[in-house]
Amino acid sequence: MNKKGLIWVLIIILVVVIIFLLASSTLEEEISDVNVIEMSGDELVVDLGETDTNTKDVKEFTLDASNFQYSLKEIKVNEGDTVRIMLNNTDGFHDIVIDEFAVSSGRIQSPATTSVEFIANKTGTFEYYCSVGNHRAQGMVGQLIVE
Ligand SMILES: [Cu+2]
Repeated sequence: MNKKGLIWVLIIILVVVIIFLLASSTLEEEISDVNVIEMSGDELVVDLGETDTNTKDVKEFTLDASNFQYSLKEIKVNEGDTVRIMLNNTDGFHDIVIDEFAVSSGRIQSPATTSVEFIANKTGTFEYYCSVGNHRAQGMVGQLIVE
């Protein structure tokens, strides 16, 4: 092989090595995006990095309201959750109020639907209720449990 040919071979090898290095560094970046890889029993649990940025966890509930009850007696969420309650009024004149979270849907006449959304930023057990007339005393109450 002459000298010129040898230089070309070296250049080609260099280019191949550079491409290989670029490819492997890209691969490393992709791998570093995966934060947690753990074995739990027979299951491989992989937590992809992108789920970390998705902190807004919306918990949605449909609460049917009628004379004089709510379809759900209990709503359970985790602290920090965004809670959305769809109030589906099937019979009568109702609303939903949660004093501790300054939630008030406004009163609606059936058939109608409205919704409230808030962040459950404190733990505890809180009462949600209908503020119309004596509906609360008649049983239009439920418990919001924030854990
Ligand atoms: Cu009511």
